[in-house]
Amino acid sequence: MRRALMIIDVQNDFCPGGTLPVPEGDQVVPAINRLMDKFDLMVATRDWHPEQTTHFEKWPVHCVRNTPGAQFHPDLDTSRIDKIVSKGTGTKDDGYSAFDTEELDLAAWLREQGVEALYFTGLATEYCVKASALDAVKHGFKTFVITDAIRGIDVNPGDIDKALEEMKEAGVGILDASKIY
Ligand code: VGL
Ligand code: ZN
Repeated sequence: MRRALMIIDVQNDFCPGGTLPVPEGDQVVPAINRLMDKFDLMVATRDWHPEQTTHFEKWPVHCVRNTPGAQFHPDLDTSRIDKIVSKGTGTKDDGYSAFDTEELDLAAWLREQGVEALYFTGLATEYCVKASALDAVKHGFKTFVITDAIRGIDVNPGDIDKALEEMKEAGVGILDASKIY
């Protein structure tokens, strides 16, 4: 069975110093780089917003396409990424889920690669990671999140724990990197 490492939105604006920083967001980077040795296929998503979008009525301006804030964290080993998926590209489009993209049918593409299991890492736990993992289950993939390679915003304290609980109830396996061989 082939498995893919899913790297969600490890971009400068979601890291300390960015415009929508996830606390300790940059700490997922070394964990993700180490995990790359264990996977057949690496898929990275990027939040890739236009300058004006209804999404910015809910959030500070972040990850505007082709700006430094939208670049991947400089320490992420992008040389090993097989596929980059841009999302949130429309003017009325939140694009929280990796599967919510016009570029390609991601679920179909993954199946064509022979992938049956998806392991999610990245930012932010209770938004794009959760939305992507829940969609992955709906698309029929065996789905996991790797707890030490994700970080959340916790806008309201408890949001992260709630999100993990919600994912678990939907059938997502919650594990840490030491359990991945
Ligand atoms: C995200 C809020 C707004 C995320 C993206 O990547 O989790 N969160 N846009
Ligand atoms: Zn966004």
